[in-house]
Amino acid sequence: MRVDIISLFPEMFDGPFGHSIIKRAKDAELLSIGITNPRDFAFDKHKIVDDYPFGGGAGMVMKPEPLFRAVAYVTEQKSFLRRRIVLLCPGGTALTQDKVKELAAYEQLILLCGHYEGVDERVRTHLVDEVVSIGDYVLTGGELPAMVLTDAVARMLPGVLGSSSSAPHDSFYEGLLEHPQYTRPREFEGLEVPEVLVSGDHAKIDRWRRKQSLKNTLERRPDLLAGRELSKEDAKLLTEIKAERQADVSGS
Ligand code: 4G3
Repeated sequence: MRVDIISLFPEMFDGPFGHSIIKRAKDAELLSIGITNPRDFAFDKHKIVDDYPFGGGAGMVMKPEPLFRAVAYVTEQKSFLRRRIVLLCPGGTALTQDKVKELAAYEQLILLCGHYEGVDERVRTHLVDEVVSIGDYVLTGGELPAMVLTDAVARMLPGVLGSSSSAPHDSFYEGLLEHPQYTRPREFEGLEVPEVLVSGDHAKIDRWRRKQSLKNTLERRPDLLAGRELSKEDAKLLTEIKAERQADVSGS
């Protein structure tokens, strides 16, 4: 996959993309990332990329021409059949794991990082395929959201994660939160690892983990369970969880 990021602050990406799994994916040529500065496509002598909003008001708006030209540049470099142009903006559709999977299917992603008070509406209507938000909060720019999106997409690409930490085991892959994990030592300052995990009984361990996933989800993200069809086994585990909860509040 090719990811092209259009950003006024290219240096911001050096850290996150130069380490760990993203770096490995690039070294293995599973992923290539290019950063293009729209300022290089501002053809006036002052390299202006923003301007006052028509109609007045506070703040600046990103001008359309440098963004259109920067996108033309990264699309002309190579002709990808399946490409998606995404603007990172607080008003976009939520970046969920399903959205990540969808975006991971493209050959080229072009990520536009907005700044100032936003971008000229013609970018949204005539350049961008979709607007994505990483959450309901406002940041100083679309750079961190572009990094988040790139990281989430990269780890879905075949071969990027080792088989021991594959995406199918993710929380959210199945729409549930994760079960607890433990490693050595078996006892830490009097805190013991649950007996079942050292029992060697793998059917029992799987059942315990599934139950813990359901319990965590019920307690912390009940919305994830609300619209969900339960298998017979999950329904049974949930009944147990609710019974244990009831037992807890009544003090037995
Ligand atoms: C306003 C994305 C601000 C308009 C961008 C871009 C948060 C997110 C910005 C605009 C951002 C997010 C830049 N802040 N929640 N700031 O994904 O087009």
